[in-house]
Order: sequence, then structure tokens, then C-alpha cells
Amino acid sequence: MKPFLLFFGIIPLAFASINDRKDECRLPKVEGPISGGQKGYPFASFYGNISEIGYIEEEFFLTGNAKEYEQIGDLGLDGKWDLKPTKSSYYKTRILVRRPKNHSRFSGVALLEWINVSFGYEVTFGGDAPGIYQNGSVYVLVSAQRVGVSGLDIPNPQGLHQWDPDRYGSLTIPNDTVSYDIYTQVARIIKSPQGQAKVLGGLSPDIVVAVGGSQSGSRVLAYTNGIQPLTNVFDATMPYYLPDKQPPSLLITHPLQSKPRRFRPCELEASYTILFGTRQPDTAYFRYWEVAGASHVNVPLYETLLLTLNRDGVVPPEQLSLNWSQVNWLPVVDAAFRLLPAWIKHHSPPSPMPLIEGFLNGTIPILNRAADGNVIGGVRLPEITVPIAQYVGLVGIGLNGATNAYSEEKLKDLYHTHEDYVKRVVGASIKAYGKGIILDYQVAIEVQRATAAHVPH
Ligand SMILES: *[C@@H]1O[C@H](CO)[C@@H](O)[C@H](O)[C@H]1NC(C)=O
Ligand SMILES: *[C@@H]1O[C@H](CO)[C@@H](O)[C@H](O)[C@H]1NC(C)=O
Ligand SMILES: *[C@@H]1O[C@H](CO)[C@@H](O)[C@H](O)[C@H]1NC(C)=O
Ligand SMILES: *[C@@H]1O[C@H](CO)[C@@H](O)[C@H](O)[C@H]1NC(C)=O
Ligand SMILES: *[C@@H]1O[C@H](CO)[C@@H](O)[C@H](O)[C@H]1NC(C)=O
Ligand SMILES: *[C@@H]1O[C@H](CO)[C@@H](O)[C@H](O)[C@H]1NC(C)=O
Ligand SMILES: *[C@H]1O[C@H](CO)[C@@H](O)[C@H](O)[C@H]1NC(C)=O
Repeated sequence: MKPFLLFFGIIPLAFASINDRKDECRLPKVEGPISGGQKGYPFASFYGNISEIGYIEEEFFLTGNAKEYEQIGDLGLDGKWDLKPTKSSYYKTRILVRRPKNHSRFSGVALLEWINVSFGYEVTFGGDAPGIYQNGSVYVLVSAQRVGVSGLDIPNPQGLHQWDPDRYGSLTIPNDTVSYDIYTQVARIIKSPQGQAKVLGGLSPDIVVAVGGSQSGSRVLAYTNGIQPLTNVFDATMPYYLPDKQPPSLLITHPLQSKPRRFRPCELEASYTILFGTRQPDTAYFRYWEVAGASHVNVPLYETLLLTLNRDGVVPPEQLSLNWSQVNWLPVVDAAFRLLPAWIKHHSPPSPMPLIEGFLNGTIPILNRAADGNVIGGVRLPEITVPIAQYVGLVGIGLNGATNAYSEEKLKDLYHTHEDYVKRVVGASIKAYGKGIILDYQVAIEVQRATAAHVPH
């Protein structure tokens, strides 16, 4: 295994001091904070008034030359990839930086999210997690891929260029083969004193984490396998909600499995990993979690996402259905955002979690279900431990899952009175909080939800 996995937090600093000197010269040019344009605000900016939570959000443009990478040998399932840098190309992109205004609130942690571009425009998931801001962490959205900037090659593209040509017209990413080095260069800015002075108001993070969900999770995973061993730039990586559908591929555009320190929470993912046999055992430097009942895109997640998409006037990819799974993995990711730095700083690893039970019938993954209809094992949120429905992560090949509500009789059977139900949710939420799988705000949300639910009728 590569050094950062074994010694991160302490030993990498020795590498960093050598690397940093060289890399200072290669820091991209920083422009900003950016203002103006037709819309007068950045695309995918924080939903709500960020100064009310004591934060500042600023956008910067970065200009530089980014390398491509070429593989040497196979991109194997063991994640031990050998890559070498090749030619460089000019790029200009943007980053969106959220930081606490009051420096004494800063947690010392910077999370760098690789923005998801699957919808043909840029979407953040992690950035909607409230715990980041309650904890005083820095959150940086990184536009690393061409589609986010230029849009898809379709009649009505929705990239940054189209959204606000005045503001974003000068941005360019030639192709995604340079995306990994763009990501590295952003991390180097966040780690260098000059960069910190320019984009972080002088905050100096001691832990920098790579995060990304879904297609971006694949990229963060590829980064972990192939690029991090060359750059040593991150202290930890956290690719999450990542269906392992793809075989290893050239150009590392659709990457795969590895042996990194990562969280990958979602029941849908459990079915895929059973299917493709890509689960990895936990190690001293690696945790793998699956969230029972959660689907890739679930109701609470999509409701939150729609607020931003509607504000920004882009076309949502699908219509919300309350029949999708109601179980959200994001609160677990938010909790993991705390556990990862604590792991590095205090050598206190997050608890291992049981896997969701299942097996393969031919090529079809079957998850074992208890009498209540829900899966056995996994990270268990109050929705699962005090259930009012069956929650299914994967329905056919759908990414939304399903919620199959229990009958009134069944609810009456399980919970004699509403007070009984609420009391059990309160207990389950406090227990989940105690286990570190949700944060305190989520306890309040769970209890509120239960109180408002007509259970039993
Ligand atoms: C955002 O909140 C700050 C602080 O509460 C306030 O001064 C400012 O006017 C608000 N901005 C908008 C656009 O509402
Ligand atoms: C900054 O945060 C610290 C610690 O939370 C607090 O004591 C201090 O009053 C804050 N300063 C301002 C100007 O809000
Ligand atoms: C941020 O999270 C860390 C790790 O859980 C904790 O020690 C610290 O007290 C938190 N800070 C705030 C302001 O919530
Ligand atoms: C990416 O774009 C650069 C600049 O246009 C070009 O030189 C390079 O060949 C492209 N790489 C691939 C793999 O298309
Ligand atoms: C939700 O499921 C119910 C029962 O299966 C069905 O009648 C209804 O049309 C579904 N609603 C949506 C929005 O899909
Ligand atoms: C496995 O699949 C076959 C048909 O493909 C089906 O008949 C059988 O019931 C399945 N077994 C289980 C345990 O699901
Ligand atoms: C991100 O990308 C994946 C596909 O790679 C897509 O299924 C998913 O819905 C996207 N996530 C969001 C929230 O946009």
C-alpha cells in the first residue's frame, strides 16, 4: 500500500515539504473573488444566505497547465495502479470556496468535492450537508470536468458557459484527461500559504480530504488508486455512493475499485458490490460502510437538490416521487466528514459496520430481508430500526429505490400509540448519534419527522 494510506497525517508531511517547494512554482494563477456576470452569483452556490451561518462563499478562477496521465500495465482490481504523467494542456476553471468567517471557528479541515456533472451541469451533494458548516470546516467545490464548464453536446446544454456567458465565458477544460491534475492543483492551492492567503482568507487547514459522490466518487477513487501515490496531496479520500458497475478502463474516465480509505454508503451500492464482488474488508486505514434502505437518489436528497436546481433555473433530470426510498445516506456521509479527521488526528478509527446480508443468484444480487421487509445488517438509521415501511435501495436497475408503506394494521401492531412510536424513534436516534452514524441535527430531524407522522393512524 502507498505511503499516504499507511502514514497519512504524519509522515506525508515529510514528502510534502519536498513536493511543496517544487509545486509552489506550478500553482495555477488565481483570479478573484469573482463577481458580476448576468446572474450576479455563482452557479450551484450555497442555498440560502450563507452569512447567516457565519460563512463566506467566494468564487475564484484558476488558470494553468494540467497534465494528462497514461497507464503503465493494467488498471487492476487491486487498485495498485501505475500511471505516468504525459503532456500538459492549458485550462481555466473555477472553484467555489465556503469558509467560516470567524477564524476561531475553523475546524482545521478542508473538504474538496469533485463536482458531479452527470446531469450535464454541476451538482454538489456533500455541500448540502449541514454538519460541515456547524463544525466550521472549509468546503471547496472543484470544477474539474469539461461537461461542467462547456455543457453536454446536446441542443440545450446547461454548462457554466451557457448559464452565464459573461461570467464564465473565459473558462475552458479541453477534456477530462486533465481533470485529475486540475484537482491536484486545487489541493495544492489549499495547502500552500500563498494559496491560503488568496482563497481561504488566510485559514490554514491541517487536513485536506478528497470527496466526491457517484460519478465523482468514481473519479476520487481513481485518484486514490493512481494519482495520490504520485502527488501525496490529500490526507484522506472519501469516495461515496459509488456503484461499481464499470470495468477498469483506459484514460481513467470510468474508474473502479481500490484499497483506499473510503466511505461508500448506500444499499444500492451493496447490491452492486455483491454482484461485482468488489467489497473490501476494513483495514487499519480503510472503512467501508453500507447504509440499509438508502437508494442512490432518494426523496430527502432530491428534495434538497431541487431547491438549488430550481433557483438556478436548470432542468431537473427527473420528477420527484414520494415512492422512492425515503432513506437518505447523506446524514451518514456528514457524520463521516467528522470521523475521518478525528481518525487522523486522534488515531480513533470509525467503528467497522456489518455488511448488508445478501448473495448472488446467478448474476442477480439478492439482499436478505427480515420479516419487516428491510435488509439485515448495514448502517442502521432510525428509519430502519423503528420502521414504518419497507425501504428498498435498488429496484430493477433504478437508482431511486422504493418505499412500501406498512398497512395501518401493521403499524398499530408495531406501535400501540403515537407516543410509543415517537419514544422509540427518540431512543433509536440517540443510539445512532452515540454510534457516530448521524450528527445531533439529524437527531432533531428524525424526532420531528416522527412527531409529524400519523403513526399509527
Ligand atoms: C444575509 O444575511 C446577512 C446577515 O444576517 C444580512 O446582513 C444580509 O442582508 C443578508 N443578505 C440577503 C441577501 O438577505
Ligand atoms: C469567534 O468565535 C469565538 C469562538 O467560537 C468566539 O469566542 C468569538 O466571540 C467569535 N468572534 C466573533 C467576532 O464573532
Ligand atoms: C468539529 O468536529 C470535531 C470532531 O468531531 C469536534 O471535536 C469539534 O468539537 C467540532 N467543532 C465544532 C465547532 O462543532
Ligand atoms: C485533450 O486536449 C488537449 C488540448 O486540446 C489535447 O492536446 C489532447 O490530445 C486531448 N487529449 C485527449 C485524450 O483527447
Ligand atoms: C406510488 O405508488 C402507488 C402504489 O404503488 C401508486 O399508486 C402511485 O401511482 C405511485 N405514485 C407515484 C408518484 O409514482
Ligand atoms: C434464483 O433464480 C431463479 C430463476 O432465475 C428462481 O427460480 C429462484 O427462485 C431464485 N432463487 C432465489 C433463492 O431467489
Ligand atoms: C452524479 O452522477 C451519477 C452518475 O454517474 C448520477 O447517477 C447521479 O444522479 C449524480 N448525482 C447527482 C446528485 O446529481
